[in-house]
Amino acid sequence: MKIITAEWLFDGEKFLKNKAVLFEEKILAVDTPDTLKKRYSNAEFIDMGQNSTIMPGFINPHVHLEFGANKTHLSYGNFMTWLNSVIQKRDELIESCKAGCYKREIDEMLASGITTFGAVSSYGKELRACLAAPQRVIFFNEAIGSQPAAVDALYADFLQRLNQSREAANDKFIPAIAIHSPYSVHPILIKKILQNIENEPLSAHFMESPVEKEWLEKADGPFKEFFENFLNQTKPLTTAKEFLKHLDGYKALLTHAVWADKDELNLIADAGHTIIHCPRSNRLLGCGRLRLEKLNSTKISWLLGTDGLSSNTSLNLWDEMRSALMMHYEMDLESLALDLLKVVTSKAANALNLPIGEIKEGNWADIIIVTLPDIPESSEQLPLQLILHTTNVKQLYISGEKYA
Ligand code: MCF
Ligand code: FE
Repeated sequence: MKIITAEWLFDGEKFLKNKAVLFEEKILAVDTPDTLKKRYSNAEFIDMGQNSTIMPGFINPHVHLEFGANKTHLSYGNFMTWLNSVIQKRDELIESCKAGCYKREIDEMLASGITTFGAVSSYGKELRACLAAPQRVIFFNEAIGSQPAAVDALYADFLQRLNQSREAANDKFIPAIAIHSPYSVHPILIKKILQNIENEPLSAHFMESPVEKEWLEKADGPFKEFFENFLNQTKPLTTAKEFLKHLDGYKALLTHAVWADKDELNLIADAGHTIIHCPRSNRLLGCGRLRLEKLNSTKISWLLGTDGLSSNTSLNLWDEMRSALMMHYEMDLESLALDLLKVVTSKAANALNLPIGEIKEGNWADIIIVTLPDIPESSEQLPLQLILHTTNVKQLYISGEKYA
């Protein structure tokens, strides 16, 4: 049994002073350090001291580990250019990202305070690395393929990967499903997959780029040439709205949604889906900026993800939050900073329906401690200053076990 205290505690909602956490595998109590010390005199007492903040471990709900070898292979600035570079370099990149490469990505996330991540997997190659990871992992088995003749084979392959991950399920490894996108998965394949869901998390890339919108709405634009050349396909498989209809009844995580229009946002809100915002990926792939300020006037909740190293320079959510602060320049700085910290903790846990993300009794003891060189005078500035000045954590616990 351990008691940990610091100058500040962020419980997933608000910043509190003079608090300590009693924990084993789970959080047993949150109270003043004096009360806990008196009541549990046998517990190990850890005082992280001034300038430190105890927080729930971060949740990165969207990452692709298989492209971890990418540095300069892929081209940025325009979605089509990026996609063509992925097609050209995909095999080489996937081939060169083996166990050591996955471990580097997992370790980078761990050092930065990510205690849970959602890994989108195309082939299941990173399954073993994810099972060995200290973090909680939501393993999104991805289905992709638009050709009707291939549906049965694609489904069989998907099912085999899904079942393999189902067999490995435990408290820290959660099998899940990813439908790549409305433009890349045949509706029959989508239907077959959705019939198979057993209450598992579901995610999809959705309305990421202007070219996706043009193709789905007008059967035109650069995707037209792409689909004709590569897949002999002349029309989109579905509209964005039809795609959302398929997902009715499931609470899905929709990644990007930069180009979703008002009607689609209404459908997303009514269905209770959550949007995963990946600001650096969107910028690098020429997808523009998600209008967070507009999203905040709907009832849609949004999370923050790094996406993979195929469209980012790090898998660090502090880096991602810093970029979000700079990118959403119209929003109030202090309140956006606090929102971002909620989004990577309590809001992500809520969307994934996991007992983490809040420092409260009964939750898994997934806890991080971060330290600033000095503490700002006003506590209103604390979330902002934490985001501006943190890259890695001082200490980290997952299910009460210390990993950093
Ligand atoms: O989120 C980004 C951009 N949008 C779509 N897909 C991916 C992203 N990063 C990696 N991908 C993967 C996707 O999972 O790229 C592959 C798929 O397996 C090829 S299709 C773009
Ligand atoms: Fe992605």
